[in-house]
Amino acid sequence: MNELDRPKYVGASVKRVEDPRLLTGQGTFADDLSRPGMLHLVLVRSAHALAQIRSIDTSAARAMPGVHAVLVAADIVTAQPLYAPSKITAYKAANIPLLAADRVHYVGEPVAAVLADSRYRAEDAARRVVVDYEPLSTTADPEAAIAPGAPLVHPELGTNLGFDREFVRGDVKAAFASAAVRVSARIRGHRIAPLAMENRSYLAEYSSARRELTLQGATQVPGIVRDAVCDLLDLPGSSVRVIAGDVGGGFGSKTAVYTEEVLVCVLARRFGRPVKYTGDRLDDLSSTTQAFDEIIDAELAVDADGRLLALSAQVLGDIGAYSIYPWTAAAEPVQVVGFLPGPYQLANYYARVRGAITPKVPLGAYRGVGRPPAVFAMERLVDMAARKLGMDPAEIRRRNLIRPDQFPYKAGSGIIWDHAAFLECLELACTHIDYPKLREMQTEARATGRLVGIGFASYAELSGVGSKIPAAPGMPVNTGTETATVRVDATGAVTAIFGVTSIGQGVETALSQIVADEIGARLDDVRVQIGSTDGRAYTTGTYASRATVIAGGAGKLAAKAVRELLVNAGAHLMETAPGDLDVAQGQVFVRGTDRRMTFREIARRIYIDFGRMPKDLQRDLEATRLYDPVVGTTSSASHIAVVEVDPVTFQVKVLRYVVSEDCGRIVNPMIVDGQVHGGVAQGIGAALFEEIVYDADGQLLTGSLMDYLAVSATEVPDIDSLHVESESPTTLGGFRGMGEGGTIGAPAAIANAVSDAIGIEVTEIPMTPERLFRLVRGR
Ligand code: SMO
Repeated sequence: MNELDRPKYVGASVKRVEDPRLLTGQGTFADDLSRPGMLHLVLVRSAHALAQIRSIDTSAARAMPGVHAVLVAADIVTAQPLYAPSKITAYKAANIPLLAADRVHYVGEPVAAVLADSRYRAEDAARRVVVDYEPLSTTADPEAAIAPGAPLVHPELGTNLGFDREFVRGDVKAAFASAAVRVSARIRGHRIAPLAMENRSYLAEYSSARRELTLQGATQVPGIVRDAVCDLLDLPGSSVRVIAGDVGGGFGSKTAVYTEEVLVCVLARRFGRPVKYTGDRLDDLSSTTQAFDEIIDAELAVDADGRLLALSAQVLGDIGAYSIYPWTAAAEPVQVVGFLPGPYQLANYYARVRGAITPKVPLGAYRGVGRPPAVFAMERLVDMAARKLGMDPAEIRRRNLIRPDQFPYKAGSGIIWDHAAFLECLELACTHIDYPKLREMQTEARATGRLVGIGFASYAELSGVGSKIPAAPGMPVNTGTETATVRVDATGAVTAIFGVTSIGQGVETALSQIVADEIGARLDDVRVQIGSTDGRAYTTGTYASRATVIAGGAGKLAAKAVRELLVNAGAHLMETAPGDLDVAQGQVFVRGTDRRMTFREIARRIYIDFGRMPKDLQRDLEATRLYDPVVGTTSSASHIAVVEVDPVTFQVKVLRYVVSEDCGRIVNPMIVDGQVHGGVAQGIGAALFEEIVYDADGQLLTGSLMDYLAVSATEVPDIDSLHVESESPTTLGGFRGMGEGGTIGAPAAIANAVSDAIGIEVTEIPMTPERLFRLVRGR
């Protein structure tokens, strides 16, 4: 065996190591857990948007059988409040109470906590809690909310303006004055729910004898939750363990620290009994963070050749009642303006972004964080400009995408694109779909009265973001690093431990492949442990398309260090020089000979004959390494959607969908395709169906899946997923993150295709039949 024969797992579609348990119903989700003496927590949630709480009568609920306790705000004390700090301009945010005290601020805000010995009894008792509300006048409209004299959601803040920030680059005024064509629009993504299949669920256990708190639950960020719980409960990190077992989807919504997960900890400690909370779908739709709620007033200037000259935008985010920990309410709206300039050469950019505090569920992260609305807006403007110029949408993109010789490129918002494959992605998509032929087919279809449209979307995102790029100014969390511990034990088996979590995306497999290659083991001999803060000094978790890039990089470093230990020990034991040795398939061998030792043989000699090894080899076969990509890397794609709009019902059908993406070096093509498919499916939901609706007074009208129309498999076409594998110049292994991209491009591509089909510029998603009907009628 030599280096060249060595099987490489990175790049291979190895089967997912998580699937045997997940596909056979043997996953362990938080709600699957039960403990002796466990109490069930059910929350009484506000039925009003904004109201004064006059009184809460818990006596009837307390008297019910099996009820252990009914608590209100005054009963809950923490060492410090849950509050997300930020240094963004004009930042105002309220503390996030675990239970509302004098006032409620959105429909769904927790008001009282019922603990009972069964879920049924807790639910029944929660209905007997009588809250006397005095409804207050309020407005659910974000523009009205920041107008002078509007009723305040949090009077103590003195304003409903949550933040206000500007970005300026170049001479926007002059560029607009010189433009051949200007296009502008009010572009609006309406509220959407991340809608993970698994509702949020948490189980906390506290042992006062051991002074040990264990929280197991549906989170993407166990490290962030641990550190927050330590602060709130005044416990050292060594006493608190947060475990994300199997998590049934997150899509960003499980990246915030929620009141429910803190509450179960507080209550478990207080009562000395395990406490479990599992939300139902109403809990989820009325309390899990939501997204895509920005009004984007933007104008684009182009010259006669279709070159982009300047972009100007006013963005108002409808951020809801609270600023989530740790990302803040600014996370999505600020990313919108951060990513609006897109993957294009654009010298002049002005943007102002503000957040309106409204009596709604807090805005949070959702797959792509701000990029789906930003790309929707920019890609619409680019198409509108092309139409005015009579230019083909592919051609205007070709002329403006940043060219290979321009990388690294600093975008108007300050983002730096490393060497990426923007043009290659576009060309590959066009070639694959045979674009000229597709246009011919469209012309034929239109001649028979069919409303067929073709839409493009090109975008770039930052992934695997390192510590030099703070996710938000003044945020109390460093998102730029992860650690990995790799160990070879006395049996020769390899264990790799990470703090990131598995949310169904296949990261356990990807990390196994990376570690197996780097250490030189068989995939079957590598066991990845994931999702626990145990033994981790610092970790945040899985979000922002970072897990494979950053945890993978840490895994590479740790595996390489252990491989060196194995080689050095092997050299001593086989009486040769380390340079003569190679490692593969769990064996250290002398190149060009049949002399070899297995990991097990080396490990046993080290651990059993420890005292007989030379001093410098008296080492555990274990290494922990931290990885920080410092900056981040650029992931990008071009999408092409082909749609047909029914001229009578205005229902949109997606006929074809092509994604041509660049996620750098591909670890597992099958997983990448799965992520692309899932991401596009969510993007189709955002484009056509999904909308959280509040009435003018802030009453939630979409509290069930009867009212909130989620996308399903029947609306998702076959998706062609193509790959331009341009290795990242900035990350270990050349990996670029790719968990979010599908959702980033799809709303824009579909909106462009629908606009092309009906000949009217679409500016709002979701493009429901009703909205399209009104658009066409209004013409
Ligand atoms: S929306 Mo994500 O988990 O950063």
